[in-house]
Amino acid sequence: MTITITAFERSPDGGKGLARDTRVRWALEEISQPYQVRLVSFAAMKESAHLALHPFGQIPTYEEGDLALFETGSIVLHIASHHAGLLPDDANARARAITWMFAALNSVEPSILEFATARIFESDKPWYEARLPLVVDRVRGRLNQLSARLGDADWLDGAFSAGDLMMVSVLLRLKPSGLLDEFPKLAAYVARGEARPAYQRAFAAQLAVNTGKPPAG
Ligand code: GTB
Repeated sequence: MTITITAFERSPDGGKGLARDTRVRWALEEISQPYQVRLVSFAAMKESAHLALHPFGQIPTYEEGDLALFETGSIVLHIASHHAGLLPDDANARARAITWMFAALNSVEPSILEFATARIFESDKPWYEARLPLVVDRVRGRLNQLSARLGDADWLDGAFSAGDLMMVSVLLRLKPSGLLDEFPKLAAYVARGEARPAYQRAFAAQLAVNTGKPPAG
């Protein structure tokens, strides 16, 4: 069955891979599943046809036959649950990998988003300089804990899983700030994720949309 996802017609990051369609593309590439992409403008995202797929008027969405999904957590879990390669077979290991997906989205991403939002939208506010250290401290706190748990392991719990895919995707949002470099184990973890051929293909595909040039190779 054909899989169709939606992505920004033109991403505000110009193709740095930070928009959330990249994590869905990455999951699909990991399991070698072909997919189509429907590009949507900011205006089209707020129109009824797209709102029927995504109640909050955002990307990405995921369509496969009769099924339409939104929320990258749900989309990646759906993909990982229906194809081998992103979740372990052992039931307990599988539950732990899914736990890491939730941890990425619920315990790590919120402070990172708050930080990114402050840098992008609040830097002209009179209270920005006073607030920023508080926001950064919240991110540092989580990164310290995550780094301690990861230790010298390659991945969070055994082999690479959808939990790592989601965690690396969330941490990537920190790259423009340089904050990740304060945590060498996490920076290396993210680099390992980025080095995966499936991530490379996903990144190239979203970059091609934003540059108008087809992916090389
Ligand atoms: N919780 C949802 C999910 O995980 O799917 C969040 C979806 C979401 O935030 N979508 C964003 C969106 O559609 C795109 S990814 N925004 C448009 C809108 O709300 O009107 C967020 C994003 C946007 C831009 C950058 N960037 O330029 O660096 C990075 C991330």
